[in-house]
Amino acid sequence: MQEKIVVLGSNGQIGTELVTTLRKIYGDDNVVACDIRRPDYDIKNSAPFEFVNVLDKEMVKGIFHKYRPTQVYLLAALLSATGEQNPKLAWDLNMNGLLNVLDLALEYKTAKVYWPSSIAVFGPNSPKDHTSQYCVMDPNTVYGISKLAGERWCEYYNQKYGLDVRSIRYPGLISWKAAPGGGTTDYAIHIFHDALKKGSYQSFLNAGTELPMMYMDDAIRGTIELMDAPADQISVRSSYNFAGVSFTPEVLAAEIRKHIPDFTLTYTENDPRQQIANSWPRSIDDTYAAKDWGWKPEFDLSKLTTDMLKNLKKS
Ligand code: AKB
Repeated sequence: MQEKIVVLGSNGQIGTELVTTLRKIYGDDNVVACDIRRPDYDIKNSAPFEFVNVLDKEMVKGIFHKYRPTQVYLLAALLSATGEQNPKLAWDLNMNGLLNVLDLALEYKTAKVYWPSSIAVFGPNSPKDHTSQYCVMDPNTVYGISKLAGERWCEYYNQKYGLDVRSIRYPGLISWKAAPGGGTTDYAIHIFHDALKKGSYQSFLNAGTELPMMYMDDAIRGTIELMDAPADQISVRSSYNFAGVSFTPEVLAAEIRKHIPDFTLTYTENDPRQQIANSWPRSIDDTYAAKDWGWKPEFDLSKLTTDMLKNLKKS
């Protein structure tokens, strides 16, 4: 079957790289990039791009009607740190954007839908180490609350209406191509930029704050592997735990020092993102992803650090 793929929220940190990879696989014209913001390339001479506000259901319906997608990726969201600055908008965007897409996917018989969840679904009473797929979940950010509710809706649409919706709980994603979008894990990207520009970085998370992270190449590969897996192998219809590598700011700084020996790391005091980080797991158990669709990360801390620095130096 000829795939036609719509990516909503295509200009963000994940969308930028996902669209490029999907276009390599399926061809430029079969992947429609959609965002509320103008991209930084010339849209007249580019592969398909559409301005779309995911909260405007009629506008999203227009896209389903025009392209009749076989797959839809919904990436538009407010992340953990920006979500706390505007909780009502975060809830509205993260929840109603999802419900609009789930309803339209049913109406237009879209074969597969992808929606990202996050480690933010876990909370202060979730186990901290090797946090399992099924455990106590008491998120205390609006982002985490909306992601947990969204996961329940995904499973509901799958079980009640047979919609093939798939999802992954992303850890902090580390990438050099596009800027991160206002998350608690963003320090792990800023640190690389500042290490190269200034030789120093002031971290908004404290020493000892260990969080689950992943290199973007792994995240994109894993996402497409999940979407390509046979439907009967997908046993989790809420969202899959997904692990890469866990580290603290000082461990990351020590790795950067192997390339930039004089690099120094200091810490900001009382940043509100510290509270968010404290409520999240230190590491994730992704047994279900490994068992169901063969997930295995390729980038450890050393490999991702080398690749980040090499690419940022060139860009
Ligand atoms: C954030 O920090 O909000 C995101 C996430 C872990 O979902 N990067």
